[in-house]
Amino acid sequence: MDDRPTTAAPLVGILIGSPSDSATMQRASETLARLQIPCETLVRSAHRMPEETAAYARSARDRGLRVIIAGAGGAAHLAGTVAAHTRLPVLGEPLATSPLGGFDSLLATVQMPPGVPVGTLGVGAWGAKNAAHLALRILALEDAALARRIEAHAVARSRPGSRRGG
Ligand code: RP5
Repeated sequence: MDDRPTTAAPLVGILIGSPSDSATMQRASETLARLQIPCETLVRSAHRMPEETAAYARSARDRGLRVIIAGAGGAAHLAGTVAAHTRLPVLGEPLATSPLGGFDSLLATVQMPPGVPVGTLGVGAWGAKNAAHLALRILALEDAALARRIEAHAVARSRPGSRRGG
């Protein structure tokens, strides 16, 4: 995983706990790209890179980011740690990377204390795609052109014979 911003002006920051998370979380960046929303994907870890993770979250709004997606597996504290350091919407993506199969990641991500929300998605690739779709809908609240692209995408997906799967 290239630990650098992938565009000059990303609106969505995708954090992954490890390079080993990149294949699954690529589903999120692909979904955003399909709807023409710039994002960046970086490795940050609540446990292995706590200072860098906090610094990323604290500077995110000033850098122009509007939503952060955090994908991690196992004792998945990445999304919660990010949410502790920013008031931007944070979407947590539990990944099925440990021997416990993702239920551990789900529980580690989902039950945040009141006032420090993490919008938690489903485990694995489905959730990664839906994290992106939810980020798109958040951004579309203030972006009419994006709202139209989302609608067109949904209509195209609903046609008989279209490739489903988000
Ligand atoms: C988590 O531990 C990461 O998000 C990853 O899902 C898992 C394994 O990481 P590696 O040991 O492969 O770096 O922190």
